[in-house]
Amino acid sequence: MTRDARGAAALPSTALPLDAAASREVDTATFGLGCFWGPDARLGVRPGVVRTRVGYAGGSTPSPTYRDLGDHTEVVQVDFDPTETSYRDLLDWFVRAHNPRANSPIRQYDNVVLWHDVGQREAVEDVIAEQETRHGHVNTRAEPLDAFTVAEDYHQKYRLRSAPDLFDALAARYDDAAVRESTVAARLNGFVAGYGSAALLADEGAAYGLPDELLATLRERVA
Ligand code: MHO
Repeated sequence: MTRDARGAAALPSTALPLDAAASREVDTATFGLGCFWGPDARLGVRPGVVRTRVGYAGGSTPSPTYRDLGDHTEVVQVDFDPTETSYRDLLDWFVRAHNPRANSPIRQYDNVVLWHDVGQREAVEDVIAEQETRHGHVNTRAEPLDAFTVAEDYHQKYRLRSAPDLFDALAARYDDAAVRESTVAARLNGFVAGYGSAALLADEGAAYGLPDELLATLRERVA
């Protein structure tokens, strides 16, 4: 387990209840699955996922940006609580979330898993070997994570940004880095995109710190 520097540190001391309670003892995983907006939303409501952020990785050109990506790929990075989910669970999700035989026409949207340590490397190699046995050959890239460059703020929790009521409720108390690293924002981003269950919302919703009316609207949306 690692204590993450980027995540919890970005939240203010007046954080929303779920963010204040979110685990600081997390592991981190990094996946590329095409345009990063989608997997950011899907992972944000997965059990055990504490924080998400999107960025660029997997290449060697310096200082990638959305407009000047160089040889990097769009990726989503998640901090997860290893007492609630495992890296292997996330890898199984990753494999189900794409076609391992597919070949992206551009490197920006490659399917790639970037391992953070030797333990993750072994799990990745097992999963890729299983997929090769099944499919003969896979095009999913599997590499060590070298550097991760966090993407521009407007790409973080992208779907949530299209729901101004909810987004503004967060932006009123959080700066851009805190929105990016917020568990509440990760959940709302998933719900707005149509992922996440009514059960998850029933379980956690009171800890999102939303005004009653907004929470009620969200419940209707998710039901
Ligand atoms: N087709 C999407 C891709 C965005 S993604 C961050 C668009 O609207 O540009 O690559």
